[in-house]
Amino acid sequence: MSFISSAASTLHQAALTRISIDQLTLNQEFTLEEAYQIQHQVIEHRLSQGHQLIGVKMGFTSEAKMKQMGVSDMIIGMLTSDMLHTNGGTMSLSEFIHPRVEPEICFILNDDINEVLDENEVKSKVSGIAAAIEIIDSRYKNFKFSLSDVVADNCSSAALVVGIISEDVNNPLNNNKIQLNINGEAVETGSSADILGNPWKALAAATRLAKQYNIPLKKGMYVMAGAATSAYFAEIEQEISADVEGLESVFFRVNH
Ligand code: OOG
Ligand code: MG
Repeated sequence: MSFISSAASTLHQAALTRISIDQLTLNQEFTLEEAYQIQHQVIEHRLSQGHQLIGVKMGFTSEAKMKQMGVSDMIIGMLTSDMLHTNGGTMSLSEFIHPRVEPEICFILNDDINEVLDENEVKSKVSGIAAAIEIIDSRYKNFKFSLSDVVADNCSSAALVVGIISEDVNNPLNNNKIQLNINGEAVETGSSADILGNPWKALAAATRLAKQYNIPLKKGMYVMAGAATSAYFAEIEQEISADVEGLESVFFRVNH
């Protein structure tokens, strides 16, 4: 088996068994291109289990996230149907290794996108905007990774909860307060401006990275713009919610 295939099946198994693994780059260096090839194969494993591709997520689009994780470049990962959880529902901690939660903004595409678009051009490709919570769960021990490691691990993608979708697609999202709450108390606060200056730019960046790495952007898909704040560990019995000014709040509960 090639390094790419064996890395992909190791990462897929780690996600299934919820047993974390050593960073791949501890044993072998690999390029970002190879990391995206591994990510594609990780997704192939999920699709072969009957799940569908439902969107993409951007990572490290804010200063806070880059600092927290010690990396300095944007990344893109893929979201599958099994990752989508209901707004207001519950999630079991046992589904994960060491989940962290992040407040995000999610765009819904009204068309397939095959070209690279700028922040103004992307606006005509969106049918809705929602507040969302992303649950990331690195398959690596202690959430420690290099950029290639995290890309291979599908950018730590594990789950997402999308709030009620607003059809006001002219929302400039200039400087909307974003807050992550645990049991009603704010634990992280930021602004939509913390996402590359404006989350529409994250959507534009998604069109560029999707094209570069052969990731489909289809009508109806979600595009997560990346966290505005640091991520926060989820624990049992917590109610976790995210507020984005001008959008409906989104929440879920964590149980055993
Ligand atoms: C990688 C995922 C980054 C974001 O919103 O910046 C990400 C990680 O931090 O484990 O989802
Ligand atoms: Mg995220």
